[in-house]
Amino acid sequence: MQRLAPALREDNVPLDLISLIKTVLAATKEISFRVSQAHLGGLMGSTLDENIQGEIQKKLDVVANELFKDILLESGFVKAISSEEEDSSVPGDENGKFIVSFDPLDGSSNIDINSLIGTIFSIHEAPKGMAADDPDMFKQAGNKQVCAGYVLYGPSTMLVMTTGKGTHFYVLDRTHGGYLLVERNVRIPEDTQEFAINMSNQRFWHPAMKNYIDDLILGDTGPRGKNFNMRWIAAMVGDVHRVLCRGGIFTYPADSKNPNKPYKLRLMYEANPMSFLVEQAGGLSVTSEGRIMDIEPTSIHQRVEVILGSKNEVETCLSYYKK
Ligand code: AFP
Repeated sequence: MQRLAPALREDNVPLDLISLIKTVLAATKEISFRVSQAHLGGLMGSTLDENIQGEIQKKLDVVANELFKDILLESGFVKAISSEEEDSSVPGDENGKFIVSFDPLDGSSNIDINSLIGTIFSIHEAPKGMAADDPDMFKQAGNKQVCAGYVLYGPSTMLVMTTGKGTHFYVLDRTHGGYLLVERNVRIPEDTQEFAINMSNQRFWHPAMKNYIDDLILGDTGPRGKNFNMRWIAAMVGDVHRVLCRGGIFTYPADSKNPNKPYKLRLMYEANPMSFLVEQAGGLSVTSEGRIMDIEPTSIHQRVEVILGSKNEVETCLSYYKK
């Protein structure tokens, strides 16, 4: 099995980006270890603090964020970072060539039940002529990402990454301490009989989404003429990983539960990187109005509707909004 750096060189990834990716992955290896030891190390449960999103931070969220932040900012490759757990962007090296957005631990509600969690990251080039402490550097569309990925802390620690030349799977080999390429150019099947949505929000959805899901549930007795199964891991990393492995549609649609917060998922460090991975694997990733990676961001913690996965199923879902 191929090691990470030669695999990246084969895809002609520039050397400075390879160095940054290795830095990102150094942080994930340490987070993977801390996650596996969380109970023993007193890292279960919550802190007393809220993050900028108004969510109570888990102890492991804070540890993962500090680790990621320190390693990236000390590397010299990074001009600034933005994180789900930071109020604003954090400046790094003025000469750093890249900016990195990340969710240090996605799926925090799974921490205390020893279930799937992961780290999501997105890398852009730092715009020239802007200071490291200028948060506007992060106002770049997802279609300008030079690399995106996630690390899933599951039964094996798995890296899923793209630099725009396909989406590849790697597994952390603990015997030598590095990630090994296990599957190149993953493809998402175009059709599926599996969907992922938080059904408890059903009464708050747009009528188009309600009608679409109703038809999936009717199965072979309804207009779709086939049965669908449902899965919900409550961690986008886990749900998107399943879609990349065997197809499916994953959505967190707009809802009217809280009129000030119509969307749940974050554009910069959840929706954009996952969209890059899904599109590079032949899937679609959209809102009910258009391609996610074409959205021009207005703020670091911006939220967005997400509908992604198997191409034909995402198109079928969108057709309900046009009816
Ligand atoms: P955190 O990043 O705060 O852990 O949230 C996880 C998440 O944003 C995403 O990964 C899940 O798909 C979604 O929330 C789960 O939301 P529900 O609470 O509605 O299940």
